Amino acid sequence: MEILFATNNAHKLMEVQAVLGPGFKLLTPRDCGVTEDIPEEQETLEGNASQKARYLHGRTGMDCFADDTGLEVEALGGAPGVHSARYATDGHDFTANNRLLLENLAGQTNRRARFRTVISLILKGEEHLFEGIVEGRIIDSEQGHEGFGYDPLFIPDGYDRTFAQMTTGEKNEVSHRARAVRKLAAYLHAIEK
Ligand code: ITT
Repeated sequence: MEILFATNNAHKLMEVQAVLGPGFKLLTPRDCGVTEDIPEEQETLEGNASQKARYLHGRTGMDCFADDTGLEVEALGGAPGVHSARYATDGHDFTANNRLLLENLAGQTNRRARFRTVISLILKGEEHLFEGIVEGRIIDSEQGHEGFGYDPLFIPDGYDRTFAQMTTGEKNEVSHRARAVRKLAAYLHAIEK
């Protein structure tokens, strides 16, 4: 099955393709002639996932899905949350975001955090939402070079390594995104029958 994934993030694309397996061929916005930034201006993950997927559906007329993800830190009242990409600066500066997160947690003993992903699927013009959550904690210095974003600072519950110290396969065993994508895949398989 071919399906369009509304992302410009190559890491996300790789993770999602690994979860879906060879039965699905993911197309990118660029594959479909969409080269402009896809807007994400809402104040919730649900709103942004929906905006990205609806925008791409509007541009191409194709079935598609988008994921929006946030890191929700308990001691920071759920921040950076929906503002995870632009926490420290206007751009996607992972180094600056991680530095600011550590500054804001300096001296804080409560390190509980979770990643939450919301996927919006637009299929035959109708929207379906899927959620995936992984609970864990923020450590006090970056560890590992795999993955992206806040991965070097996040250890999922039940593990002693950060996501950035895991292979894509290991991250996908428990990650927020993989959990949401498995729900999406199950839905797509069910309606295919
Ligand atoms: P697209 O909108 O093009 O899909 P993005 O990088 O902007 O890509 P999101 O808005 O969903 O993706 O994610 C917001 C930020 O959250 C992202 O820039 C990362 O800093 C962080 N993030 C998302 N998923 C993550 C993951 O699996 N591990 C670590 N950080 C992640």
